[in-house]
Amino acid sequence: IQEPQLQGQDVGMQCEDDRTGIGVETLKRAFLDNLFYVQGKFPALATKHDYYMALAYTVRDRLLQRWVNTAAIYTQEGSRTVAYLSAEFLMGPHLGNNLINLGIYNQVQQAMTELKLDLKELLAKEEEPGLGNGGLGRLAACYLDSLASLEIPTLGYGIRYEFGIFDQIIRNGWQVEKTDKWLRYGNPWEIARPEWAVSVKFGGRTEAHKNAQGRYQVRWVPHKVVLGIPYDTPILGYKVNTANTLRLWKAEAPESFDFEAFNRGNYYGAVDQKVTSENLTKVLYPNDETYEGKQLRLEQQYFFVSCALQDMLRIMLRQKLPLEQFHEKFAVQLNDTHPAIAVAELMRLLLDEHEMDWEPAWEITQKTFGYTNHTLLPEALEKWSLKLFSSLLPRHLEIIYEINWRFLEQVRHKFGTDEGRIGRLSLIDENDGKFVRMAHLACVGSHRINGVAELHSELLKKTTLLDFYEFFPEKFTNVTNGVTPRRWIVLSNPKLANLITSCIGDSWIKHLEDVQQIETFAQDPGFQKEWQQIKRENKVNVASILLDRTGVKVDPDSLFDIQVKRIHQYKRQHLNILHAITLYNQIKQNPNLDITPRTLIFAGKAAPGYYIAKLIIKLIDSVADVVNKDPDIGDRLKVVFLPDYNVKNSQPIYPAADLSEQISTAGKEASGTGNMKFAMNGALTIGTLDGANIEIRNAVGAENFFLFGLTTEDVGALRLTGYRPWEYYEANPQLKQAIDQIASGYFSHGDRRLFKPLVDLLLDKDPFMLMADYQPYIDCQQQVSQTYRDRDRWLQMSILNTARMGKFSSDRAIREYCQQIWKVKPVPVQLAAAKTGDG
Ligand code: F55
Repeated sequence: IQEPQLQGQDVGMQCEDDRTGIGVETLKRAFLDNLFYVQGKFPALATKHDYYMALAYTVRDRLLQRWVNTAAIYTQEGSRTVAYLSAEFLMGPHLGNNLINLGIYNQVQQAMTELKLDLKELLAKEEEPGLGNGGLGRLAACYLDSLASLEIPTLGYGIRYEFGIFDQIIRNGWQVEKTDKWLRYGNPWEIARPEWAVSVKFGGRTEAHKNAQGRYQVRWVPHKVVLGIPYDTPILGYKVNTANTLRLWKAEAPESFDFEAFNRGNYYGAVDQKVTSENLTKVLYPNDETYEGKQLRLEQQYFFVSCALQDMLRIMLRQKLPLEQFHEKFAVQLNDTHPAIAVAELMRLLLDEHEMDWEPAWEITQKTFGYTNHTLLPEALEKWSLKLFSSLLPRHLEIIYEINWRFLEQVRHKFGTDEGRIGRLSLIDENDGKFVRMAHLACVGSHRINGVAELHSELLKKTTLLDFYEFFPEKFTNVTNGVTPRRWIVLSNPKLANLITSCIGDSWIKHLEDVQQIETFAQDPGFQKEWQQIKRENKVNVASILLDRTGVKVDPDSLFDIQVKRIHQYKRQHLNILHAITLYNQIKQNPNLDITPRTLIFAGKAAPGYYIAKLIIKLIDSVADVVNKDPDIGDRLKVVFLPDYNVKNSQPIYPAADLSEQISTAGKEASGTGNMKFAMNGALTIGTLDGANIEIRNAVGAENFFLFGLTTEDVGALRLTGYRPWEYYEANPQLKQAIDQIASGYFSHGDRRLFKPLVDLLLDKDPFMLMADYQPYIDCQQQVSQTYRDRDRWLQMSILNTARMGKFSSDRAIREYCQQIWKVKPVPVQLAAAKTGDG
C-alpha cells in the first residue's frame, strides 16, 4: 500500500464530509483515517483484518447518518412498526451487502484498488454472524433486507449468541463440530445500548396482593433475575435512506442491592452467579427441525421475548402512547413457536405490571400477534413439560391455564362437549405426561396463522392444525417464502447481474418481476453465449474453491449437480448418493460409456446429536473417495463434500449450479428457499412436488423443470396400503446393487457394520420412501443428462428460469405480510439533520 497523499485531492468536492462522502478520494481518506484512529495502525503494520475493520468502520459511518435519521422520523411520526421476533437471524456477512445497498460497491472497489488492496480479500475477512441453523434463520435475514428496502419501520428482536452455529470440519469423513467464536476479533456492526437494559425474572412463586385501589393483583416473586443488554445492528434498505434495527439481547448478571447483600463477603459466589446468568445467551442450539426439551432453551426463549416486549413498552411510554394502543403501534410476528411464550408474557405485562383487565388485555394480545409455522414434522413441534414450565415460569402457567379455560369454553359453545376435540385443541397435552403445546398457544394468541408455501399452508389446515382451522378458519392464510435478490443475485453473482442490467436496466433489483423482460433474449445467440460464459466463469471459481478446500479437482465443463442444505433424512441427500453410485456402476460396467460428465457437490451441517444424518455425511465422503480415485471413471463423475456450509460459503455456490437438487419426500419440506436461490441464478431444478417447488415449477413452466416422484397424496396412500421398501429393492437390480455395495463394505474398506444402520433403515422402514422414488429419480436424471447435451436448449431453459422467478423475491413476500397480516405502510426517510431518535 502506498503512502497516503492527502493534499490536493477531491478538487471540486471539498464539501464531501469524511464520514458521509462517497467519492473515491473521500473514501480512501476516510479508510486510512479509520485505520489509524480505530485500528491504531499505520498501513505498513496493518494486517488484512485491520484493513477489513477500517473498511467496515468506513461503511458503518455512512450507515449511521441514515440510521439516526430513520430513528428520528419513526419517533416523530410515532410510526406503526413491525416487530419480528425470531430466535435465529442468519445474517451472513454485512460488508458486501451494505456496499450494495448503499450503492457504493464500485467506488469502494476502486478506492481499494488505488490503495493496492483487493476488496474481495477484505470481504473474505469478515466473520459471519451465524446466529441461525438454516432456512428459518436465513428467511428472517432476507425479510429484514426487504422490510428496510420497502421502507417499513421494523425492529428485529433476537438473541446475541456468543457462539453461533458450529463450524464444521470433516475428519476422516465424519463431521466434527468446532465452536464458532465469531466475536473474537470484535464486531464493527453492532452498538451496545446498556442504557436500555431490562430485567427478566425466572422461577420462584406468585402471590396475591391488593393494589392502591384495593383490587387483587398477582405479584411474581422470582428466584433469579437476569439483565438483558441490547446490541443494535443497522439494517440498511437497498438504495433508500431507511436503516432499521436488528436488536439482539445479551444476558448479564444484575449488580443489584439484594445481590450484593446475598453475597456479602462471597466474591466467588458473586462471580459464579455472573457466569450462570451469562450462560443464557452463550450458544445457539444447533438442531433444526427437532425440538429438545432443554431448560436452557426455554430460558433463552423467554429471555429474549421478555426483553423485546419490555422494550416495546418503553418505546410506547417514550412516545407517550397509551398501552391500549399497543396493537396499533406494533405488529409482532412470531417466527415459528420459538417466541410463542410472548403471548403469555404480553398478557402478564398488561395484567400484572400495568393492571389492565383480562378482556382488554386479551383483545390487544390477539390483535398484536401473527404466527408463522415452518414445519409439519411432528418431532419439531415444541412442547414443554409442566414440571419444567411451572418451575421456570409459574406466573405464565397460571395465565396459560386461564387462556385455555376461556378458549375451551368457546370451543364447547361452538361444538358442544366433544371431549376428543377438546383434548386435541387444549393448550395442555395430557396424553403421555403433561406438556404445554406452544403451537396451540401461538394459534390462540394470534389473529393470523400462516404457512410458508401454498402446499404447506393447505396441509396445515388439513393435518397439523386441522382443529384450529375448523375453529377459526378466518385466521389462516399463506405467504409463500421469498429471498432477497440483493444478496442472492447482485452480491453473489455480479456478472449475471451486470448482464441483466445491461439488457433491461436495473429496476429488477427492486422489482424482481421486471427480470421477466430478459425472456425476449432467451433465444438470442449473443445473449446465450454471454449467459453460458458467465455460468462457466462461476463454475471455474467454484472448481478452484473445491480444489483449495478438499483437494478434489473437478472439470468446469461437467454438469454441476448441487445439493446444499442441512443434512436431514427427509431432504434425502442419500437418494442423491444412490444416483451417484448408480452412475458409477454404469461406467464400471461399460467403461466406454458416453455419459454426460457430472460433478456432484454436497454441503451442509448435521445436528450434532443426529446420528443418521452424520452417517449420511460419512457415506457421501466414502462414495466420493472411491469414485474420485477410480481411474476407470476419470472426469466423467466426481463427488465432493464441501465442508462448513454457511452463508458466506454458499454465495459462490448458487451462481455455479447447472442443476439444483430439491428432492425431499413430498409433503415434508415446508417451502425451501435454496430452491429459489438456485433457480434465480439460472440453475434448473430436479425436484419433487413439495413445498415451493410446486410454485417454482408453475412459474418457470413444467417444460423447464425436471419433475419426478410421489406426490403428497401418493405418499399418504402408499403408507395406508402398507409400504414394503424391500420389494423395490428385490425388484430393481440397479437399486439392489447399490444398496448391496453399501452394505458389503464396498465404500468402507470392507467394513460391513459402518453403514448397517442406514441400510437397515432403508430396507425395513424407509420412512422417507427413497426406495419408491429411486427409479423415477434415476429416470429423471437420465433426462437431465440428455437435455444438458443440447446446449442451446439448456441455455434457453436456464434463462427462462431466471426470467420467471420474479415472484420469489422476499420483497413480494413482505408486501403480502404488510397487506394481509401487519396492515403497515412504508414511511420514507429523508436525509436531514437528526433530531430526537430513540430507536
Ligand atoms: C430450528 C429450530 C427448531 Cl427447534 C426447529 C426448527 C428449526 C429450523 O431451523 N427450521 C427451519 O429452518 N425450517 C425451514 O424454514 C424455512 C423457511 O420457512 C423453509 O423454507 C423450510 O422448508 C423449513 O424446513
